[in-house]
Amino acid sequence: MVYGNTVAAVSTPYGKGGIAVIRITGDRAVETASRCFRPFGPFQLSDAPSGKTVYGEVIEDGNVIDDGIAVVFRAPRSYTGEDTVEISCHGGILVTRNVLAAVLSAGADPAGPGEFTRRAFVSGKLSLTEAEAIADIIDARTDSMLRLSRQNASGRLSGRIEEIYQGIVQLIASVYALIDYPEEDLSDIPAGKIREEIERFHGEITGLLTTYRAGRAIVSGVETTICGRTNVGKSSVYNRLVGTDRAIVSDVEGTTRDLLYETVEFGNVTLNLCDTAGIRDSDDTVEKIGIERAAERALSSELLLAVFDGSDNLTDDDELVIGKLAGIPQERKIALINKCDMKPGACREKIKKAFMHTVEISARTGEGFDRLRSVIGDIYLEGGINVDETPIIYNARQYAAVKKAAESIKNAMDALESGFSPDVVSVDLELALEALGECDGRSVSEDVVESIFSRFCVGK
Ligand SMILES: Nc1nc2c(ncn2[C@@H]2O[C@H](COP(=O)(O)OP(=O)(O)OP(=O)(O)O)[C@@H](O)[C@H]2O)c(=O)[nH]1
Ligand SMILES: [Mg+2]
Repeated sequence: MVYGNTVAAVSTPYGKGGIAVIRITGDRAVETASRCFRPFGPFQLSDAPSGKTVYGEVIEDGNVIDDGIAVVFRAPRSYTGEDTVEISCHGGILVTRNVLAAVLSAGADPAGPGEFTRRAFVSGKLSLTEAEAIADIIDARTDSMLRLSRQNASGRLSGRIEEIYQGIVQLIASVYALIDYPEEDLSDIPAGKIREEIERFHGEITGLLTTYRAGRAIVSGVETTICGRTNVGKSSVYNRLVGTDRAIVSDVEGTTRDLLYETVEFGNVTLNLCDTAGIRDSDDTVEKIGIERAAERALSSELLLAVFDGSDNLTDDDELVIGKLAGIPQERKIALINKCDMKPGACREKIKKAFMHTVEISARTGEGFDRLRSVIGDIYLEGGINVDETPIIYNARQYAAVKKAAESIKNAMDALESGFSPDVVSVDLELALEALGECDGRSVSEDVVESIFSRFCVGK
């Protein structure tokens, strides 16, 4: 893609709306817009100050297509960092298409997916981490996702990574000073302190890495399966978490057969929930398939909510469920002792032995769900990571880059430990720097940039 040419696209969603916005960006944005937009007032677009709205009409071949408002944003004070004009017109499908056609015939090329944001990245307005966060703002399905992506879009994570990056730059300079002038203490960091500093950066980077679990739980969601024998109230728990009567609930054993999926926000964590068929020894062909699928899904998911009927005694089918889940680490399963609105049966002792996390709930009254929320929060948000204040990694690409940096720093630490010369240490530190540079796009390949911006829609 060649930058510098002037491109345009509709930046609002396709469809009927109050208004639509056509965005034009590039060196000749103002000139192009002036050819197809005739102001009613005294201001020509070419003289309009940045941010001033100009009322006028869109024309093509002398015909008026629509009236609307144009705003000129002059470089670098625009979204893309280039000269940009935004024309707001009436939000009809046809009228919007015609306004775009007028802009294209006035000399703009059609913009590709994410091209405006990509230009912002190329002109240094945004780091790659911030650009990715903008795509996440658009994709956000829950309030927590939105809060997190907004923070990263405004540079919280990039800022933190930049601090560490600059710290390592200084460290490398000191190591080089040590190599070049071993007799003199010319560096900012004294020779005796270098090891300490490397350890400090290692601690900071690993600290950042640990936020990934929380970040992923918020943004991608935790694959969660509700399992248990028939009639314990799995679908009732599912419905309460989803907030609607999504699954059929009945006192007939074996009601649910297919897997049902919903994504819900529970506390700050996103759960990709799956309701499953009750596990029991069944002769019914269809139910058997459902049970197989339930077991498969349960074993492959990240979090299991194993439901038991707290008003009943433990049955053979419950024991079967406990047996199937025995190999799953305690951090990945929670026993929900349901129907606590009823007189308790004798099942708790064995359940508490088999599960580290148990929560008494009633899917009927909603009791115990606050406690469940805090148990899940403790597991995935490290007991209360502050989503609003902590820089959090939630994206696999950024995680991989920071992890690579942590490994290189660890190698530098080990090299120092085994008595290698400072130049060996500096090579590892350089590698750490390069890995961190991948996060914000400083040292990233064109292919990676391409794949990131292909996530965006045309017009963003
Ligand atoms: N009292 C009481 N009854 C409940 C509670 N949760 C579920 N039930 C009842 O238990 C019965 C079974 O509920 P479901 O949610 O269909 O149970 P399930 O585990 O999905 O059952 P299958 O799909 O057949 O495996 C229904 O009659 C529910 O109304 C609860 O918390 N308290
Ligand atoms: Mg069910």
